[in-house]
This record gives sequence, structure tokens and C-alpha cells, in this order.
Amino acid sequence: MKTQHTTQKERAERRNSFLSQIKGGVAVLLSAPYTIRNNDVHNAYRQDSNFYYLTGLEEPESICLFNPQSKKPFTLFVEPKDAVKELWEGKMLGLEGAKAQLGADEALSSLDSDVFDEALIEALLQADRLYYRVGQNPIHDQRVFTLMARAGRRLGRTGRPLWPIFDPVDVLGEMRLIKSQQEIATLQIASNITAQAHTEAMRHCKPGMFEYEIEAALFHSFRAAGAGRLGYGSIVASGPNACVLHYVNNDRKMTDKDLLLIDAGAEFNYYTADITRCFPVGARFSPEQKEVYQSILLAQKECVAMARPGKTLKEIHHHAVEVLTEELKRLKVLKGSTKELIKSEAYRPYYPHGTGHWLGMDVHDIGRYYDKDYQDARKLKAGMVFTVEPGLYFAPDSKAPAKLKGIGIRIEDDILITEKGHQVLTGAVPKEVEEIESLRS
Ligand SMILES: [Mn+2]
Repeated sequence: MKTQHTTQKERAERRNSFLSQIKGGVAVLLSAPYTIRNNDVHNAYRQDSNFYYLTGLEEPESICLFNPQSKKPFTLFVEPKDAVKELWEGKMLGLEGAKAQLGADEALSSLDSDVFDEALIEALLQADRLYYRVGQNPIHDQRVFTLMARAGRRLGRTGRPLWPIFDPVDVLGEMRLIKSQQEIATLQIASNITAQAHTEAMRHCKPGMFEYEIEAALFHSFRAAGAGRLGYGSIVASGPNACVLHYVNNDRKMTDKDLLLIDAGAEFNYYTADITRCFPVGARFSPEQKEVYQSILLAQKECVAMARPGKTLKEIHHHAVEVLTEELKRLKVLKGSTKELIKSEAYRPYYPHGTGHWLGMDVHDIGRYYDKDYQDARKLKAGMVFTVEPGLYFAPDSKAPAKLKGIGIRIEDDILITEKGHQVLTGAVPKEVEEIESLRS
């Protein structure tokens, strides 16, 4: 497996871009906390996406301070090397490593809180605003607010108000929304690994198996192909479970009458794919299952075909709603004028979610969905990556015709916008009825 690591050069470029966009201000970013699973066992560590995007550091208890006004604008606060800790948990970067390997202009101990406190106060005194995401860590919020007040007192009697706080996610969201060649290559690897696992699941699933057997097979395929972890909890939902949008129990025994909905994605080097496919647990779709499937496939293919620079996710969603409403009429679930049915959102009990979301380091990646004023949906641009995932869900207790009850289907691919149109990153997994049935038999 060819590996795609974000280079230090690319990270340095990101930091320069970030620093120039926050000029006049100062930014504090926190690492993700180490979280306890139970008693003294920790969950596997994953760095916060924004923190990793800018620093490449995978250690907890770290803080990053960006001060564009300083000759040393990039300071990392990390834990100093500790031989005992290294014995138990592995190599630490340490202060020297933070400078030599990650390109920090300055590396200071994160264990000595006075060091950070003084550095932030100094930086604030040279700045007119603070970039800091409130609400991630209440203890840290309290600390930052207190330091702002202390810095304010240092100013003396100037009548100046305290520093306004901006969310750095606004700047970082815009940066992360447009993927570089390196990021696209990484997403393609995550997509290939995920596509391969979905295709294998489609091939090996048998009546009588439990959903968790498929969940385990997916995880095996991901890890065996070099994926670091799951991009999100796998949904392996058979029969009526597919109507529960965030079903994660994955513990039902499957029968040859069921469809199986799999929504799972591998994370590779901090970038995740997000694929959903549905296939019969028996050899073939039932006539009803096939009809619903074809409706969604039609909507999905038309929505994917719309993807190009200048279009919006809102337009794509609107088109999905139009097609699915027409199909709901054809399936005798709804009746009346399509226009009225859309206006009254009659489709919503059967299509309750959106048609896509940004995709990248986070499965629901950051970045504005609207223009700067949050008025109009933003136009798609080359380098954006998002999902197209229409579906229909006829829960057993819904008002759908009896023969459709218990059917839940979604088809999801990952789309990259290119200069001229789009590229489907996840096209390797079959989605045509004939392809699926031939794989199943
Ligand atoms: Mn998705």
C-alpha cells in the first residue's frame, strides 16, 4: 500500500496561510484530550483534526500558540520527554522533537502552566483579538478567560475592552474545504480501501450471519489494507434496522428476505471515506426492494451528474427531493401534485436527512455551507469533496403501504469537484442491480 503522508512542507504552507489570515490576532488551539474508556483504560488516541492539520502532532496535553506578530509565530507546548512514560506508552516527541520534526519555532513544556500563561499574556498584549474555540474544554476555557483578564490588567488604565474572541474554525474550515493534491490522493486511498471492503462484504454476506460478523469483516479489511481506524462507527443494518438512521448495535441475525445497508468508511492518515451500499442478503432483490432501490439509484445518479463548479449542495438536495417525491408517488406512498408535496415536505417521514455533507479529515467535515453572510448556499469549487447520499426509509410503524414496510435504502458515494466537473472517488463499489445480483449469486 502506497502511503500518503502530509509533508512538513505542506504543513508549513498551511501555517503560513493561517498566520496571514489571523494577522493582528493570536490563536490558541488545543489538542484532543486523552479520554478514559473505563477505570484506568484509555480510548485509543486520535488527535483533533484542526490541531493535526496545522501541527502534525499526535500527542495529547499539547497546546499550539500562533502569534503572527512575533518573530517566532509558531509555539508548541508539549510534554517533555519522560523515560518512564515512554516505557509504558511509547516514544514521545519532547521539546527538541517538536522543533526538529514538526518545525515549531519554539517548544515549551505543557506541564508548567506558568509558561503557557505568560506566553499567552505576552502574545495578547501584541494582539487585538483572540482566535480560540470556546466549549471544547471548559477547564481550559476558564483558564483562557482568566488570562485575558490578567492581560487586560497589564494594560493599565486605557479604557480598552478585553480582546474579542473569534472561532478559528471559520478560517480553518475554509482552508480544509479546498483539498490539495496530497489530500485528494489520501482521500482516494481511504476510498479505495473502503470500496474494497464493501465489495468483499457484498460477496461474502450469507443468510444466518449476524450483522456484527460483517462489521468485523469490514474492520478487518480496513486495517489489513493499512487504514488507521474507522472514520466513524460502522452501520451494518439489516431488514428494518436500516430505517434507524444511526443504528450501531449491529447484532441482528440476517435472513434471506432482508436487505443489508452498510454505511462504513476507513480513515487513512486522518482522512476518511464515507460509503453506503445496500444489497440483498439472499441472492436477489425482492420486486418491492428492487423498485425502491431503483428509485434511489435514479436520484443518486442524477444528483452525482449535477456535481460541477458553480452548482450548490442545496440544488443537489432539492433535485434529490424532487426525484424521490416523484418516486414516492410512483410507489403509491404519496399522492397529489409534486409541487405541493415538496412544499408541505410530505417526503420527510421517508427522506428525513440531507443529500450530502463535506468530507475530509472529519466525516462531517468543517467548512461553511453558505456564503459569507449565511444567506445563499455556496457554489461548489474545484477541490471540494462531499457525499451524495439519497435514501428512502419505510419504517414498520410508518404510513407506507404494507409491502414496503421494513425497507430502508441509501446509496452514498464520495465526490470530488474538478475544474471541469467531478470525479467519483468511490466508484469501485458496485451499485447497479445487475452488478450486485451477479456478485451475490
Ligand atoms: Mn455520509
